Amino acid sequence: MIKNDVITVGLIGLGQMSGGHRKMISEIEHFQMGALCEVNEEILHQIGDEEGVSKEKRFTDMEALIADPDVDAVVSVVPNHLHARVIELCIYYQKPLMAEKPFTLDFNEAENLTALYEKQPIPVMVGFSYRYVASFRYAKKLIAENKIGPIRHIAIRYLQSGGAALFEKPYAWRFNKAVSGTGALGDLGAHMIDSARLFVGEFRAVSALMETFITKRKDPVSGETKTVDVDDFTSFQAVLENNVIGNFVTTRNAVGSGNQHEVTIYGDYGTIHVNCERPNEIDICVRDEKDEEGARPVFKTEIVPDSYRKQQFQDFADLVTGNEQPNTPTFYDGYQNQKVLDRIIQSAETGQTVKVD
Ligand code: SOE
Repeated sequence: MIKNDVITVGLIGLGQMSGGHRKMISEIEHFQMGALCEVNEEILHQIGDEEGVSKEKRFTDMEALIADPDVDAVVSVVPNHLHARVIELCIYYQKPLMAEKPFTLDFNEAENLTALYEKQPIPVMVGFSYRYVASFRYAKKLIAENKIGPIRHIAIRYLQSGGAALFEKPYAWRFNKAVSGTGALGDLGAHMIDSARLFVGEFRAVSALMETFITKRKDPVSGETKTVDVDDFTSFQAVLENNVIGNFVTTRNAVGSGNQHEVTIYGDYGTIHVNCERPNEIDICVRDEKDEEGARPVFKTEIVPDSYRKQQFQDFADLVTGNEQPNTPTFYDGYQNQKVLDRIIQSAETGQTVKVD
């Protein structure tokens, strides 16, 4: 457990996603950016200058950053095939870690890491960021208060448009199975699985369908046309804890969608709907005392109280200082998530329903 007033953070991976993480780290009072790691040296020095990180704390080798005694906690935003290596090194050097999702490239890696982690646990938070959308947090509280009664069904969609043929998106690591593991499934579906686990509980069985719509893309570096070997679209149905039924759709090819992660939770006495694109609103349909006798309840949109806003790195700061908050996504959540991803792939490959034990 870290007791310092100032926690020195080392950030690994300065690609596209790192901007948001840098901003969030800078917003946490006790965090100070103290080291950076990136294989592209031009980017490393540009961001190093922007962050005011000294030259000797700018690394191209992730192990050097993780081993650095001045680094108290690590934040990792690397491509998926490197996730397991970062976690392994953080366990070895006993450094708290905030790791991006999906947890690992595949379930085999997650199992190997679990054996290491159980021998020498460290604080690990996994970047299931939608747990920090105010409306999701409020929905969780309403469900815990039994506002909609026992849950029967959860419907989740996570739609983006960037991969659609219309936009002619070039080949990139996210289309390469060896680097990303899966496509829409691991990138967006991992968030859907996490939301279902947050609102309902564990998965028991899945039945899935995966498809690649655009099978060739042009590599901007080599100019060659490359084959895409990951999914553009995945849908699955599931049975979760307490026999709750779930249905799920994710695609990166939904023209017209921005970043549309939306969840509808159906209970015996009402329904709750949240959409991350409207983070401060919740749609809720329950019987109201003010409703006329016998009237059917209708959806009303409520503004989420301010107290439900929370920045995810605040929970990371609490985790590393030994003050873990409820619903912080930890190592176990990453592992379970990866297991469900694995069973979905198995189901799509075999055409069978697969149990999640
Ligand atoms: C890119 O598709 C991406 O940034 C994901 O990697 C995130 O996890 C998701 O929240 C938004 O989209």
